[in-house]
Order: sequence, then structure tokens, then C-alpha cells
Amino acid sequence: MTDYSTILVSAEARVGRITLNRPESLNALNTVLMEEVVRAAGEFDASTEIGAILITGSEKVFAAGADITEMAEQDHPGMYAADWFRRWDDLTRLRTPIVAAVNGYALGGGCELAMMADVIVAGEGASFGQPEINLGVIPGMGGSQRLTRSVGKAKAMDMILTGRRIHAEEAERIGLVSRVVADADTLTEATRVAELIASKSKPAAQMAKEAVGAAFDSSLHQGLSFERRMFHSLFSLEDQSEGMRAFREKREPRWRHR
Ligand code: CO8
Repeated sequence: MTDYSTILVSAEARVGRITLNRPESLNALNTVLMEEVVRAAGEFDASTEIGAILITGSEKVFAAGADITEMAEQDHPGMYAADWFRRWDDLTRLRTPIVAAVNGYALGGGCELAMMADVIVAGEGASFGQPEINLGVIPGMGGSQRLTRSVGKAKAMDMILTGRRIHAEEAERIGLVSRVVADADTLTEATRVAELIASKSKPAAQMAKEAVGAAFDSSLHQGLSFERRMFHSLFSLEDQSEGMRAFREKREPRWRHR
């Protein structure tokens, strides 16, 4: 088992779980944590035993943003040369669906990390925000792009220009999170969602993720064409005939491709 210093990693019932674990800094995202999350998620992505990845924090905080202590030491030439935080892009290239379970603060890079997930389950006490403006900077892990695509210009401008935090109820209303549950149920519900996704035909789930992802990256015409080609290609797998046969025979499907 790989040794990690900033995260906890476990796997059960086809779900690989990554728990952010830097309580002393409210799970601030430093470069070590970034490397560890991306490495652990990459290993889960490559495993035939895993059908979904769950990313979570603690009861108090999902993540309070990029590590300000680490960032404060940086200058422009160094950040540019290192292409600071580019590694997070690798997380978004994984094909295994990712579920985020968010309790407490998801701020700055924490909100942006949650938005890299495919499904966000939030506790009712969770709060989301892009407070970078209060530090004299702007979102840098995708906030200006993913938040705007999720919630539209009006809310994204409001959150990014003022730095105001929104609560889970508003986050669900504006389309930032998928589900809101009682704080005590967040991890259980997110695990249930991840296990349900992991129980599906793996190529179908992966292609579904890719097809929805294409909606963010292409024109409507290109996206529709991509989706149709994915749909056609699923007819080359036994899971398609099994899924449709099971429906007609009124029984649960037995997926072959995991
Ligand atoms: N980085 C480093 N340390 C942090 C961070 C952080 N983001 N957030 C909290 N901490 C530390 C505090 O400094 C404190 O440490 P210590 O005990 O040594 O003083 C400890 O965690 C506990 O924090 P607080 O005492 O502040 O806890 P509170 O419960 O009073 O407040 C808050 C909780 C409201 C979450 C508060 O900690 C806070 O406002 N944190 C900062 C939130 C923030 O501004 N986040 C945005 C950071 S910038 C960012 O994310 C940019 C991402 C893109 C980078 C892209 C690069 C290319």
C-alpha cells in the first residue's frame, strides 16, 4: 500500500475513497496533497476492482482552499515555470466517475476541487465560496470556468467578485451541488451514490461521464455527435444486450464489463 502523508486511502465495494487529511490547516491544498490525491485517484482509475472514486474531507471542512502559507512564498517566475497546480488537470482526465462528499467549508481551491467531481453530495451545513478576491487574487483551479458553467454568469460573478459564501441549500438551488442531506448522512449518502455508480456497466458509466463532459468542451453540434458515437459504440458490448434483455425479462442485469 502506498504511503501518503496528507490523505487517507481505502477501498470497499468497488469504491475507492480518498480522505483529505491535513486537519491542522483545514485540509489546505498544498503541492504534496495535490500529488497524493492525483496519484491515489490515478491508481483507482487503473484498477478493475474500482468503479467509482469518492473524495471527502472531515466533518468540519472539505478543504479551505489552496495552502496560503505555501502560496505566499511564491513569485511569478516560479509559479509560471512550475505551471503551479497544473497537476489537478490530471484528476479531471480520469474516466472513473468521481463523487465528492462535502461537509463544512469548500472554499477557493476546495470549492474548485469539489467541482472537479462528477457528483457533489453536500451536508446541509456545508458552505461554498471563491474568496480569492479577498487575498488579492482570483480562482486558479478552474473556479472562473467550472463555476460559471455550473451556475451561470449572475451567480458566478456574485460569488467570485464579492467572495461571499453560499450555503448548501443555495448551492443546490443554483445547480452547484447534486444533493443536500443532513450533515451526519453526507458520507453515507455519497458512498451509496458511488456504490450505485460502481455497480453499473463500467464502460457505460465511463462513456456517460465522457459524454456529459463533452457538453462543457464543445459546440452543441459536436457534443451531440460525440454522444451519438458513444451511444453507437456501446452496442459492441455484451452489457448493452444483457441490459436490454434483463429489462424485457423483468430482472436485474448481470454486468460483464467491470
Ligand atoms: N491555507 C493555509 N492555512 C489555512 C487555510 C488555507 N487556505 N485555511 C485555514 N488555514 C489554517 C489557519 O491559518 C489556521 O492555522 P493556525 O491554527 O496555525 O493559525 C487553521 O487553518 C485554522 O483556521 P482558522 O483559525 O482560520 O479557522 P476558522 O474556523 O476560524 O475559519 C475559515 C475557517 C473561514 C475556513 C478560515 O480558515 C479561512 O477563511 N481560510 C481561508 C479561506 C480562503 O481564503 N481560501 C482560498 C485560498 S486561495 C485558493 O484557494 C486559490 C486556489 C487556486 C490556486 C491555483 C494556483 C494556480
